[in-house]
Amino acid sequence: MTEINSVTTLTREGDVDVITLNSPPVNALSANVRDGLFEGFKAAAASDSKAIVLICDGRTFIAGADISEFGAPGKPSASLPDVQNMMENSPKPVIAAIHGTALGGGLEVALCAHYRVAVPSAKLGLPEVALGLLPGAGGTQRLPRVVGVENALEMMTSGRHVPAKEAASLGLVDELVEEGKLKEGALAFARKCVAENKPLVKISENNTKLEAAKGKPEIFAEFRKKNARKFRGFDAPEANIKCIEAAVNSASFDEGLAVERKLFMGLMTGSQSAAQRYYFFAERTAAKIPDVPDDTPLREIKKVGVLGAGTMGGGISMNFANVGIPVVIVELKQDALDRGLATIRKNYERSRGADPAVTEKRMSLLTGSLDMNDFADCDLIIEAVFERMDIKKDVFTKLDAICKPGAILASNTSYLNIDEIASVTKRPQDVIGLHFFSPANVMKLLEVIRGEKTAKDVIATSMKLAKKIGKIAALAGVCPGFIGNRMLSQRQREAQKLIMEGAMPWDVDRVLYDFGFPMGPFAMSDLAGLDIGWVKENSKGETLRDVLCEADRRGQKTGAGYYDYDENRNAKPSEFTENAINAFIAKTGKNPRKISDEEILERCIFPMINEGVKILEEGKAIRASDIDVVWVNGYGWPVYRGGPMFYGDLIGGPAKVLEKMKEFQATMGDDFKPAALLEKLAAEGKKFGDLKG
Ligand code: TC6
Repeated sequence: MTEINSVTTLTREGDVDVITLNSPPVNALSANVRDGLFEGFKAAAASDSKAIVLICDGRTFIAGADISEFGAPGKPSASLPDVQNMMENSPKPVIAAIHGTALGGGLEVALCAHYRVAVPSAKLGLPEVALGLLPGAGGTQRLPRVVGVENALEMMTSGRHVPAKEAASLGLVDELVEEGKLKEGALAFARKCVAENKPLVKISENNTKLEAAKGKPEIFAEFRKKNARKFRGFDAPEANIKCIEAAVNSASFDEGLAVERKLFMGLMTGSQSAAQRYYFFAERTAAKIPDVPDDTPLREIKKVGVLGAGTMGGGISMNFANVGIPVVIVELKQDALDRGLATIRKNYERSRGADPAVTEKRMSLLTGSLDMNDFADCDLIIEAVFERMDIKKDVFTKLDAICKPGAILASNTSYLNIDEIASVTKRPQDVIGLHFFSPANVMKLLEVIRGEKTAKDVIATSMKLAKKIGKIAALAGVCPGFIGNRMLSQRQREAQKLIMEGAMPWDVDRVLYDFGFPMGPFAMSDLAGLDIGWVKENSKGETLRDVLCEADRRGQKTGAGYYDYDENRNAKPSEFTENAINAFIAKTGKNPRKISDEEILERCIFPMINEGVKILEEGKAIRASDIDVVWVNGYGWPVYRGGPMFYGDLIGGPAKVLEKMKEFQATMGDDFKPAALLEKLAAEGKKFGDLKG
């Protein structure tokens, strides 16, 4: 065995050279890895071997370029194209042996091998789009030459990790080899290449699959149209599409590469990719809690109890059934329980690609009950009952009496005080907040609320469990509304004030939609129902909501709310709402004023950022990026703007936000009072991103 460098070795297996990469955690293409590959292929090309296999140690094949190196000053090293040229022009067959994931630059390397073999569990893809990028190492030109234009469009704009079996059917993998026997399979394939004198396939030289799309611009036009909604606001999908167009229309491979390079650099230096790359690490950092070490022993969660079979309880239960954990769902009344279980079944049956056998398996893991005593053998119990402190306290008193020692008692409250809830139990160390977002089986975010006495192993177990059920967890401390709803209430307050000053609900919604949110606050209210928490008997027509609800404009479900809706639920600005708003304004004796889009945006967003600073000031979030994780995953903040704290830095940092807050405070009062920490950050010239809670 020859050690090429600290991450690469070259070994000889009969007449095959094997280059092995070992650069944990994911064999990303750092400068060291590129150097190792370059020198490894150079040595193998010069040896008297007959073929070369590239394989990786550890959990995966190359998972891509090293994202942490992007934007950092480059070390002198072999470039990726140097490595790729060396592979493609090798005088003997090069075989990439793939396990785990071959992603981004990793797949682009594999596409320069003459052949690819993979184990069935492997996944292949070009996920750069998720980082606001495109595959800038020839991937945009090679992939359509292998899988065809339409498949390449789908793969590159979705960033999907394609399972090896499907990849084989697309021609991306030449042979599937037995699971756990990758090296043996790759060596056998290499020897077959030699024995059968198989050609040294250079993908860059094969244009056959591009021919089908030549002179057919409608393929691209239709693809753009079909996905317009999905791609709205993002720069990267369009750049990926343009590269594939260039692959089809360019006179040569190199001409296509030049287009790819130019578009890649445009994305790489833009703010969207900076935001999306920041966000990639933000999500992974959120799982790290400074005083809860990674090796904290976990509590075993073999059975879960959920109290409440409503929309929330049902959605929460599905998460656990989906990963094979049995759930006991307890309701007060049989009909509510039956309805809840029937809704879960319907959700499964209606989900995309639903398989009846899988639905039955998951349903069989859900047991309904009317008796809280059935929680006795559960390891984690989550209550999703009505949001009232007296009700929560009653529930936790009962749980304390029923549940076994060591069971985790969780509340799904979205704003109540977890410490107060825990105080009614004799085991506050076992109590935690697990705030799921509706629909709980779909939404990615889990806000984990740490009480004053919550034990570290309860926190560690909750964070790990979140990952297991496919959620992104962020830790928050106890404060009203925690991270997400606390900041949201700032935006809601300003949205309501704005429409009482002269903006219409559709103006506010349009500005926030154009910013990148899936919908604005008023459209959202119409969707959720204006009558949540509204009691007809108590309504005195004192608020716009009272007036709308009294007129039976309770949202989309009644065909009208802030907006009017047609039979297809298309929203139209409503004269009724406009008149009602103007009547309210008239009562105040003021005149409506023209409010600019800029003011709408700044008044909705800046107080949120200020509140984020307060949350950090009070130590209720660990770091600024956790706040961004909450907003991107739970509230539809566009990922290409990173999150509110990243965005704050992007548009000028604390100094700019402070200046605006002061300006608003001078004319509109203390709703805009800057946080003390905001003043300090601005004075010290620091960024929001530097903040730790
Ligand atoms: C590209 O290739 C562009 C090419 C253009 C040519 C110039 N770089 O996600 P996990 C770290 S763009 C650096 O928790 P999993 C990650 O931060 C790239 N670091 O594990 C974490 O570190 P920590 C295209 C990376 O098993 C650790 O590895 N490729 C990279 O749940 C474990 O990660 C992608 O977009 C990286 N590329 O999932 C793939 N990847 O432990 C991005 C991971 O210190 N990666 N890390 O926190 C993934 O999708 C997933 O990491 C995974 C493994 C599926 C590979």
